[in-house]
Amino acid sequence: MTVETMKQIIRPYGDTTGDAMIQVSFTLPVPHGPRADLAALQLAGKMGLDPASVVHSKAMGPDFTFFIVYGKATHLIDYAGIEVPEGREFELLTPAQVNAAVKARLGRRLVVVGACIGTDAHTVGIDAILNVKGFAGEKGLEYYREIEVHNLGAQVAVGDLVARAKAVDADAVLVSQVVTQKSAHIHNTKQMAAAFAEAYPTSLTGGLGRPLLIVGGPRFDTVTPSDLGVDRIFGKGTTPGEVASYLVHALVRE
Ligand code: B12
Repeated sequence: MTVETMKQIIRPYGDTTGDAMIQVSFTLPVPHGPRADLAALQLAGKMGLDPASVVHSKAMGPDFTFFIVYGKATHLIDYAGIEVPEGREFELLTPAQVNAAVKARLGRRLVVVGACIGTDAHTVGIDAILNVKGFAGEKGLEYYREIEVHNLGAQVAVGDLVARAKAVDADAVLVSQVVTQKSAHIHNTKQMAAAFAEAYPTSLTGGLGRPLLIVGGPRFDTVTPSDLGVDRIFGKGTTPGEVASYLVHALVRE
């Protein structure tokens, strides 16, 4: 088979298979009107939509306009050529297996501290992981007998997080960041990682030397842990069991 025939070219599906029609929405910082619609069409063209139509435009106050544009995508995707990153690097364990591993190999409870940092008040995500009621049918880390959880809640200052992690001798720090405006989630996470590096100077000389740093939230898919200075990122749909299994993988040695 030639390389050409091994390709699997796909186009979006709008009304009929392969018609390449897609819909996008965006806001431009201009007043609503015919000129604004033409600006939206020009942007759509530069995005590779040809032909394109403004199917909806609405003033968002006097100086902004919201658009929905429907158009034909001119770009193609070779589906066969896509490389899918490998799945999780650790084995999924049951709560009983997690408890047994911590008890047998660590010989004490594993201590985690969790918080939403910065001005972020979206606690539902971190609570889904930590609170006993859990998420998606799985109990949260508070349910695990061998895990000691300190959930500090919302809008925790980085300095307070570091102080609490030190006070309870945390094995892992779990931080949630949901608001992404002006890349707040990136800045706050980097600031948090830097504060831990400073507070645990041995971490700069090799080895972990500080608590395991885990960050989670729905919009971290554009960055890697090393970009942020953390050990692991968890995204949309994470369940408590995955986090508990990762803690064993990363902290509880055979
Ligand atoms: C509920 C909610 C609120 C509630 C929060 C209540 C609370 N106690 O949490 C309230 C009403 C307070 C609120 C306020 C605001 N909100 Co709000 N909110 C939402 C909403 C509707 C749902 C978020 C949620 O609970 N998701 C469910 C949880 C389970 O999902 P999750 O957070 O992604 O968590 C999962 C994973 O990401 C992961 N995870 C998350 N954290 C962590 C941490 C670790 C350690 C790990 C391992 C995993 C992990 O595991 C979780 C389970 O799978 C979203 C829109 C949406 N549909 O997502 C907007 C949204 C997040 N809010 C938004 C905004 C703008 C705001 C406000 C600024 C609005 C305003 N102008 O006042 C304020 C900000 C307040 C603040 N200071 O932070 C925007 C954010 C936009 C952006 N790009 O940043 C969103 C996306 C809505 C939107 N489309 O505009 N909000």
